Amino acid sequence: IVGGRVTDFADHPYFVDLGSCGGSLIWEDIVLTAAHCPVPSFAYVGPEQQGERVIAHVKHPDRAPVHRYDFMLLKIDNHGQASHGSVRIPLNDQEDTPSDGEVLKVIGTGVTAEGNFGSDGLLRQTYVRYIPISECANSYGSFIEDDHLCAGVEGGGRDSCQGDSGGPIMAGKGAGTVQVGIVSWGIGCARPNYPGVYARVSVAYDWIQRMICCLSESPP
Ligand code: 4AZ
Repeated sequence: IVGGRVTDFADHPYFVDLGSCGGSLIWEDIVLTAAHCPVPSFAYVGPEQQGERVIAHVKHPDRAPVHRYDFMLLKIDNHGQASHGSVRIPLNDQEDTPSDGEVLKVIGTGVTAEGNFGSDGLLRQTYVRYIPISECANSYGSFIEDDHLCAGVEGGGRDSCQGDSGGPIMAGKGAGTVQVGIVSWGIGCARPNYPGVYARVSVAYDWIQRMICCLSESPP
């Protein structure tokens, strides 16, 4: 995260650290992350970063290199018990949200400046604004499609960056928090006129619900 501040894992109890990527807990034993991330052996879940073995993964059927449908689900073996203190994050299913200019929060344990190597492992957060597809195409042209979601700030300075991939970007506050995207790609980090690009969760909502049904040990 560039241009943010350190925050507590306990304030984001749905965050999952996958080592080189982030993720979010969307069901008791299911983690949502980016398909471009390596499949990890372990997921560190919840405020105590409890290590759980990853026992299955599935990528979105429309996944295509480099940037399309960047969705992957991981099944973790939590021995039938929710990881201590962990909480699931609800996913956005509304095609017409976020709205133009809406403030979103992105979190992750990635680097704090473009070009940096490695990070200190602390969780950081920053606030950015939703940028509609039509406007984002001014930056990225035809690379932007309906499975993408752009967010940034005027003049740059705040963004997700390397190592934040797979982690969540959220709308709303407190009990109204919903995940609207997954950190996916962008040109550099926090550059003016190059917002971060996220996988748009609402386009994969139905697929995710179907997969939870067949992957989870405790389906809906
Ligand atoms: C990356 O390399 C990466 N500024 C993640 C997010 C962004 C750029 C690059 C968005 O994982």
